[in-house]
Amino acid sequence: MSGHPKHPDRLLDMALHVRGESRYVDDLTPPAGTLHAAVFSSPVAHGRIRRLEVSKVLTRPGVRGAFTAADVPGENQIGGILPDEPLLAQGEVHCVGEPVALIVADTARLARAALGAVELEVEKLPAVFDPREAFRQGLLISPARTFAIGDVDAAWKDCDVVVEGRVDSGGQEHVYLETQAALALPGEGGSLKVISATQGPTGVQKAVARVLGLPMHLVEVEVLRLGGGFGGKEDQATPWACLAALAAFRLGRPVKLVLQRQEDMRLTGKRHPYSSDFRLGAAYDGRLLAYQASFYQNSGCTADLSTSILERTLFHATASYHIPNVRATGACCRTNLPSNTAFRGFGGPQAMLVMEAAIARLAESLGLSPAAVQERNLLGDGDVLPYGQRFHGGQARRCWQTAKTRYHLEERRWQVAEFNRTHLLAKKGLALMPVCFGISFTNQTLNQAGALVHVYTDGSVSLATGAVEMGQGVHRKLREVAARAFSIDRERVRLQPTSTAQVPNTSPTAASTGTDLNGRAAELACRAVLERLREAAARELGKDRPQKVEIREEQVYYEGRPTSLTWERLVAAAYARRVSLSAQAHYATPGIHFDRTAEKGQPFAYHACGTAVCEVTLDCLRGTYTVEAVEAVHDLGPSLDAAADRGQAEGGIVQGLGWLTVEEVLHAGDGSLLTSALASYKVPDIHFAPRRLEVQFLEDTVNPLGVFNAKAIGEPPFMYGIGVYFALRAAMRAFRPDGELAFAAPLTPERVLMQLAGERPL
Ligand code: MTE
Ligand code: LUZ
Ligand code: MOS
Repeated sequence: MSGHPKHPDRLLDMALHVRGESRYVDDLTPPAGTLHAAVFSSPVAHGRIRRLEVSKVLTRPGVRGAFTAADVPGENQIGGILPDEPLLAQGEVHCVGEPVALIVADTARLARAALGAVELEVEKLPAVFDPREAFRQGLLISPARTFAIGDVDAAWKDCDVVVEGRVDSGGQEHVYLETQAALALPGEGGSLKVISATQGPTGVQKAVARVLGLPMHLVEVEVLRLGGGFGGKEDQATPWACLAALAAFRLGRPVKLVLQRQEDMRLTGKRHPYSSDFRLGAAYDGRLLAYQASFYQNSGCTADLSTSILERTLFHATASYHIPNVRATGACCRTNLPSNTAFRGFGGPQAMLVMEAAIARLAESLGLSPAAVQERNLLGDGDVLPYGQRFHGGQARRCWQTAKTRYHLEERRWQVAEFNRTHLLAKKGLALMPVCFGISFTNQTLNQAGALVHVYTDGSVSLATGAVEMGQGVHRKLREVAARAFSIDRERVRLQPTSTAQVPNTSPTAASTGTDLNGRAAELACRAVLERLREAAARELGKDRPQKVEIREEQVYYEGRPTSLTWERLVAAAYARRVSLSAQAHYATPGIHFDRTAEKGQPFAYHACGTAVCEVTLDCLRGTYTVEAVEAVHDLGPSLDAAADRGQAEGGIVQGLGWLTVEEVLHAGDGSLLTSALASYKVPDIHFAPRRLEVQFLEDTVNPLGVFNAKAIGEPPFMYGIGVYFALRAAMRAFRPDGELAFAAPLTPERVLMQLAGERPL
């Protein structure tokens, strides 16, 4: 151990988590006098508010305040993309679980106990829960959009075979370990600090300012870390932060709002369920010629991020394949469910499921294996995607080939066939799943980031960015970026909690771009300080050419030879010479653009690609199954943090296969959530996880738009889970070679059993 003051590894998230020492909003010791809030929400899916009275609530023990829309001093509006989301219901309610009133009391228990005293009379209006029905009624959040290339209508006649079908995919609960939470602290002069469990501190800051009628500079939002977000806190951490802020502002006291698990599940949105139609045409040899898809997105009752999510669905309509004639249409259908929202993959997985379903049906009809059709049409360099971007550097084919050989595909096919021949009531299934996921926010503006770096006189470094740590390891990666930029010990670098006062106007940590955007900004900020340090070093050494100064592993070199300066001595000398040791930097992804009128452009910096091999064993008498293996070859490039990247890939795969297998979101006929607890909503546990789970990274690839050549990893592996669905389907086919099998996810054991036993598909 050297003597310099380090920021030891045990202060980083991973180490803190396993010790139970990492702190979340609800673990912070709030100031004395902090009040606690609880939300009264609509019991009705759609209706007109006839009477809303909270005066009786105020007579309940410990209650300090009760607020409705009438108490909002600024705009009662928190819609980020479209202004269609009141903070507290006004006039009408649009889903079960829409916040109607906020009760504040001395304790959270007293606040909840008083909820029953809210008097609400609602005149029920017809409610819609099905996206196709909403579409028929014209209940759209925005006009439908269409991406097209080639001439689909003319291409059908050139096809030797054309198949059609419908695919339904379900919602998905985020199950972040930390539920939605915020703590609002009133400051001097009408200012406010909000500690929020959000992926988007700036979004929260904007919304709080809007709701309270304040300029943004009076509102500071800080995030230490999240106990997971998975997209569920990209937009939907905002209402709870605004509600806590509203009460704190009105009462002049700190206010904390933490949802209980069941409240969180009932009140917040999920992954968007989709219902989709496809038509796919090909030549006899499996070459895809034409594809048409219509996506009906179940958006829920407000826009939230739905339009952006639909856009990503359209971008990924053709998944990992090159198809010359394509028309993909999508609509955000407004239903009376809590607004659905971002979830890992952001509409991409829904699109890819439809494409893979179309290929599965086509392969059946051609008598080919799905893998033969997949392989024949995989994206290669130079292929033009339906939205005009030329696919480049994606490694889709290399990953596919590597996966096939590394995981002994031919041999396993034979083994599976042999198993199925010799077993009557157990069947195995095998499927390959290629993934190509576009990296960049599809909303151009969001592809920017800022960073602020300070070098202290002892040589320790503080780095602030807009990146929110939510378990994905972005702080470890950013620490690595700063350490590499300066060529110093990574323990010298500390990541600051994310704050709108340190780095302003930030994008949410989302779209897998956290490391790319913030890492490039951090690198630029470090390089700015480094330039000044090199000049200071030259002067200190009595040399005249700063460009000959270099720092390698904390040692200062001049013209390649070690000097008397170390990192610490150099920093001290620069300070003594009154050189600034701080820098702010801004990064904006170059070269991306998109024209929403033509629906053409270059929206993505690059694609993150790979292929997974999935294998299952199905008990055909019970419908239960085991995921034997998910083994993937994934193009990551040189990893910034091997443990974090492995965790992202493995976690993403398990979360992805959960969406398609055991996770089922169910609503009652009145629109209330049936699966509102972890007792009724099943997530994959360690026993359900693949028996063999392996991810092999390509490490030798380069990516000029990544950080130190690495590629984004947060979302892409999620979509390997889709392969498990098709492995299951293959196993079902082995048992029932006849008849139609519907495409409906999740493929729960119940659904499997009904399809295997029933005459008609579900
Ligand atoms: N991993 C963990 N442990 N927790 C999370 O909440 N969110 C995922 C992914 N991996 C998430 C996660 C989602 S939806 C995204 S977009 C990325 O992480 C965001 O982080 P990144 O941009 O730094 O990859
Ligand atoms: N969020 C967003 C996202 O606002 N735009 C995106 O393109 C996106 N993509 C993935 C996940 N979140
Ligand atoms: Mo992730 S869905 O971009 O938060």
